[in-house]
Order: sequence, then C-alpha cells, then structure tokens
Amino acid sequence: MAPVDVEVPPMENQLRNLVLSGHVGFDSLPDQLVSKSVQNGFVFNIMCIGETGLGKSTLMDSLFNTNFESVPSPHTLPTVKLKAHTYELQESNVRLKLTIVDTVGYGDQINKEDSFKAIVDYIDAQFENYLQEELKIKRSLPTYHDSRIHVCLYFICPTGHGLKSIDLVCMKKLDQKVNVIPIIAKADTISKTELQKFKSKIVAELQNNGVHIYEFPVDDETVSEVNSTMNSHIPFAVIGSTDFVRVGNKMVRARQYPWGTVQVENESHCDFVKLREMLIRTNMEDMREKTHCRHYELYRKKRLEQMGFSDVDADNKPISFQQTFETKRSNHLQELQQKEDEMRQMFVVRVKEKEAELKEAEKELHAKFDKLKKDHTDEKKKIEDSRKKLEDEVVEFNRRKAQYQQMGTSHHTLTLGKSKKK
Ligand SMILES: Nc1nc2c(ncn2[C@@H]2O[C@H](COP(=O)(O)OP(=O)(O)OP(=O)(O)O)[C@@H](O)[C@H]2O)c(=O)[nH]1
Ligand SMILES: [Mg+2]
Repeated sequence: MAPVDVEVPPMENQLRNLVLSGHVGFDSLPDQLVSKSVQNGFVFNIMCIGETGLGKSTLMDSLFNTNFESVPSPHTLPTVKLKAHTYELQESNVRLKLTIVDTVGYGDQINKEDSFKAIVDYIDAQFENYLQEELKIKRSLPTYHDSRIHVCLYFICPTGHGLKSIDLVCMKKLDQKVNVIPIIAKADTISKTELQKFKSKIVAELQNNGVHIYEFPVDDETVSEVNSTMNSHIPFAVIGSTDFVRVGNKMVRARQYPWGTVQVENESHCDFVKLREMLIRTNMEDMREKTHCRHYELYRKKRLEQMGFSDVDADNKPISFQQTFETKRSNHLQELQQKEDEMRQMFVVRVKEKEAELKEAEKELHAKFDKLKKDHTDEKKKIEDSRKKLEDEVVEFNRRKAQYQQMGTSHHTLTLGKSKKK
C-alpha cells in the first residue's frame, strides 16, 4: 500500500471547546472503567530478592495476611534459581492474581559475581514473552497471563554497616528493568539509633553508586503528600511474623522475645505498615503502570532496534514500520541473491577442483598400470629366458646323456671283443 499524503492542520486549529446543553452521560466513563477492571481482575507480580532465611516468605505472609505455605530453601545450591508461585486472592469483590517470585539460593555461592544474572534473565524473559504475544498476528492480550515483575523488594541484611557489594551491583543491574524497593529485613535485630544511621548510610551509598530505586509518585495530588513523606522513609525497616499475640482484646501479628513483644503493625516498632500502605494500598497501580510504560517500553525499544526496526531512517527522517519492513525485505533478498551467487561460484570452483583431482588420480592410475605392465613384461621375459635356459640345459643334458650312453655301449662292446680273443 502506497503512503497517502494528507494535509493535517495544526492541532490548535482542530480543537474547539463546546458547551453541552444537557446531560449526555460520558461522565460515567471512569465508573465504566472501574467496573470493567473489577470484572477482569488484577494481576500483580512481586519479586523478593534477599539472602536465604532473611524473612522473605514471612514478610509476604504478613503483607497479604495469609499463609502462602512456602518451604525454606536449602543453603547449598550452586546457582541462584527463580521460583514463581501464583495465587488467586479476593478482597471484597476485587480479585487479584498475585505471583511471588523467590530468588532461591541468592548470596549462598562463594563466587557471588553471577548471582544477579539469573534474576536479570528472568525479568527479561517475562518482557520477551509479553513482546512475543504483542507481536503475534492473533493476539490474546486480555486473557494473557502477564508475568512481568511489577516490583522487586530487595531485602537488605540488618548488619548496620551499610550495603554489601552484591546489594549494590544487583540493584544497579535491575534499576532500569524493574521498580526496586529496598527494605531492611528483620529490623527488630537492630537498635533504634543504629537504624537511623543505617538508613542514611544506605541512601547515601545508593546515591553515590547511581542506583535509581523506585520513588512513590508525587504528581498525583491526592497522594503526593503521603508519597513524598514516605519517600523520605525509604528504605523501610520491616519485621514479619507468622505468630499472633493478644494485645487488649485483639490478636496482632508479633514476635515475642524474653524481653518483650515486637508488633509487626505497630508504627513505632517498624515500617511494616508504611510498606503495606505504599506497596498495596496506594501505589500498586502506579507500579503496574510504570512497569508497562517505562521498563517494558525500554525493553521493547531495545529489542525492536536489535531486530533492525527504527522510527527514523539513516537521514533522521521518519520511517514507517512498513517501509522498514520493505527495506529489510529487499536487503534480505539481495543478501540471499548474493549468497546464492557465491554458492554457485563456489560450486563451480569445487567441481573444477574435483575434476583436476580426478584427472590427477587417473594419471597416477595410468602410470601405475604402465609400471605394472612393464614389470609384468620384464618378469615374463625373465621367466621366458629362464625357461629357455632350462630347456637348453635339458637339451644339453639329454645330448650328454645320449653321448654317455653311446660311449658306455661302445666300451662294453670293446671289452667283449677282447675276452673272445682269449
Ligand atoms: N528476628 C526476626 N526473624 C524473622 C523475621 N522474619 C522472619 N524471621 C525468621 O527468620 C527465619 C526465616 O524466615 P523465612 O521467612 O522463611 O525467610 P526466607 O527469606 O523466606 O527464607 P528462604 O525462603 O529459606 O530463603 C524464620 O525462623 C522466621 O521466623 C523478622 O522480621 N525478624
Ligand atoms: Mg522463603
């Protein structure tokens, strides 16, 4: 199809503001959207990165107030493995398909250099699956199970000494691919004053190393205030527990120690409530959107460019997908033709070479045959000579034999004559 030239007037001349004389009804669009979304249900995918036994599963149980029945990981795996489990949750009439991806064996290897590789590959693989679905002629995106990671909770070990190099390297590798939220795990093991210093140290280290963690959005005025306050509390120091204790007349999630009780949902004990508020109650949709519009878009751009597609040609002029395809197709055909010619030429050369080889072999064979023939003739001649010599010798022998016999006879006769005389 040839491109059609259509003159488009500038945007400002096209738009006219009109006043409606009565109620039309499109003000129900947001409600329609809500109803449709609720009907379809939502998908949210969390990745938990953190060393073995750092409280990842316990925190997930605490966040979603359920028991995901995850099993502890072994410490002895030679490589990091990613394990995804999907759950169907429902709250009121809202269904949530939640996938929790665990990084089994993270940080357990002696050589930790490749610890992040499996994670990066996993995130890319989910983007690639989505891209392949999107590129299909017959797409089924509405029913497609989107497995792209919407948030990555990075569990920091509560050492009080700042980040480990594996933390920095891993978060740096991921910050352009996923929304990274660093959290200090098992925060009940660190004192209040140490925690503040630890937090500032982590923030400074992240900044100095250019790691871009996810920031709660401040452009939506309904949540901008709470989000900007929460941004200053990052990294959240969290505690998880599967145990409940009675406080007043309420059962609350808590960890009991000989010296006291730590309540998971008590804001003066830890930042668990802040994390839940930000992750689930305020910014879940923003993370889903950023994953699609920022991280996936970046991946898609890179991949399409790798495949040879671009929005502009070599002269920086806009180029359509179809034009790129046509150019690629003709280039491909040209390449194919060139390859065919090369192969044909190569074939001719090979045939010639083979012919020469065969001729050489034939010549050698002839030479061998001639030599053999000559050897045979020589041998035959030799044998013939020997036979002749032998025959001559036989003749000579026979002649001599006859001579001797004759001589013998005449001697005998002579002897006989003498005796007669006597
Ligand atoms: N002190 C303290 N202990 C915790 C906390 N959260 C979990 N734990 C304990 O840490 C241990 C490991 O917890 P898990 O939740 O299984 O840790 P995990 O990171 O999922 O472990 P793997 O899946 O095996 O890597 C358990 O004994 C938990 O009770 C916490 O906030 N503080
Ligand atoms: Mg676990």
